[in-house]
Amino acid sequence: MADVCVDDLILRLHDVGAVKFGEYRLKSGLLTPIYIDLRALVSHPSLMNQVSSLLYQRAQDEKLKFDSVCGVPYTALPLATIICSRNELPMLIRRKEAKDYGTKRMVEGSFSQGDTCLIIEDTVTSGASILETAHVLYKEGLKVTDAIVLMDREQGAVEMLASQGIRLHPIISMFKLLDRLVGTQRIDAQTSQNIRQFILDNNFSSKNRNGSDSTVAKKQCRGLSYGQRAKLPAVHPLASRLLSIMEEKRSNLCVSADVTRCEELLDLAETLGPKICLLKTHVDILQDFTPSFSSALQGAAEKHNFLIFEDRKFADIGNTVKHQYEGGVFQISSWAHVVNAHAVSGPGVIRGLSAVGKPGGRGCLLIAQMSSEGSLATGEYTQAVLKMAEEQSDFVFGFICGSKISDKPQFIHMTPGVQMQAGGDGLGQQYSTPQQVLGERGSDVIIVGRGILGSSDRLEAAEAYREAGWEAYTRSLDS
Ligand code: S5P
Repeated sequence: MADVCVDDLILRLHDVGAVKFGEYRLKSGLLTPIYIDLRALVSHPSLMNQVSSLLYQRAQDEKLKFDSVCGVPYTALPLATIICSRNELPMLIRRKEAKDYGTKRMVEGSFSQGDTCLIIEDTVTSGASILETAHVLYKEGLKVTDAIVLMDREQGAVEMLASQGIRLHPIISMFKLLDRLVGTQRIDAQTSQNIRQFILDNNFSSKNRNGSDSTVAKKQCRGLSYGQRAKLPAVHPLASRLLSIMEEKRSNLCVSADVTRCEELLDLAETLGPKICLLKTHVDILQDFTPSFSSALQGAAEKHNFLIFEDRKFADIGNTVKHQYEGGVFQISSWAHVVNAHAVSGPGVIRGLSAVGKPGGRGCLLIAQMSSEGSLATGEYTQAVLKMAEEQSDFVFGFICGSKISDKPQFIHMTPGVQMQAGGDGLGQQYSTPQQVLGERGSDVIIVGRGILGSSDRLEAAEAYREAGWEAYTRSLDS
């Protein structure tokens, strides 16, 4: 009976345009031959009822025991509401917005410590958004043992969630959907075959994550959360630390602290510290630098759990950059976790920096693209930078770039030239929005300077960028 219902449901979903074939560019930039969009369901009440019944039926068939139900925001929220309303079950709402994070409740509804909550989701790729909701529930003292999902794209979510102690129960799997649509001549066998290959080639399951030639390491990092990427075997220890900070603080914001006095910079570190994952400096624009400043900055980084990135843009031969990094007035290697370099002088620049920084666990970003108008860092140059990074990935862990340039999830992409409104500054700087950078171009970190520094309330502005950045990231995860 359930199978008949599922067969019927697949056709109805196709009828209402919730399953689309062709070439769709996901927000991350990846091209997919199939796009599942269940947001349209809300316009079809009888479908909403059918889906909700199937989800609840599955919970009963599996004899699941739970005290409450929580839908992953937003698409699964109305489904959870129907299930709870019809069956008189208590529901919990997970807040997605992190406004006043830390003070406001992240979960609405009443519950007792140790209660078990069943998660409902509309569609899964890697399972990252279910895991994220589970973590919010865990923080409130709830347990999560099972999740029910309408559509599983069969890209590794079952295995990934199982490794985290959550059983995932899919109603429709991708391969079943394809079989049904081929069987009813809605798509041809070749289309189905192409999609199968795409799915097999883009599997994020943990069973593929062992060893240096793991499938996932060769694939797009879309679908893996920052926290999952932090645990990948090939990830640089500093990148792992940064990704963990990003996950924990729910922040992909790097503030560019381009001020000219130490006191103002330390004040920024203290005030904005809780909102950021990285603080970027241009130490050579400080008028009153002293070694005690760098100690104080390290103290703030420790206290607020962020990394320090000196935007020195080294560009000389290996031997010279060694001195510039370690010595001189600034002794950058003694306090900056991260530095960056232009690759224009060839791989020797990385070898020179690595000789100084690697023993202390430091890391480097290569400048692969620039935000400024007329930049020469494009095309073949960018590709050559990527190759250089891959060859010295024991020190280089990411890029300064305008969009994602590497599919390797161990590399972190950071993008400057970000403001809430696209535009420019009259001196060649070009701005994009957090959504364009993280959602559409697949970058990982937004670097924001004047968008925050120019505001009369810098803390409020930083929180707005943090929130916009986090929102864009979470939306792109399962798209
Ligand atoms: O291509 C680049 C690379 C960098 S690191 N474009 C940039 O703007 N940057 C830096 O990011 C720049 O040096 C400045 O410190 C920051 C951007 O500042 P904003 O005030 O324009 O946001």
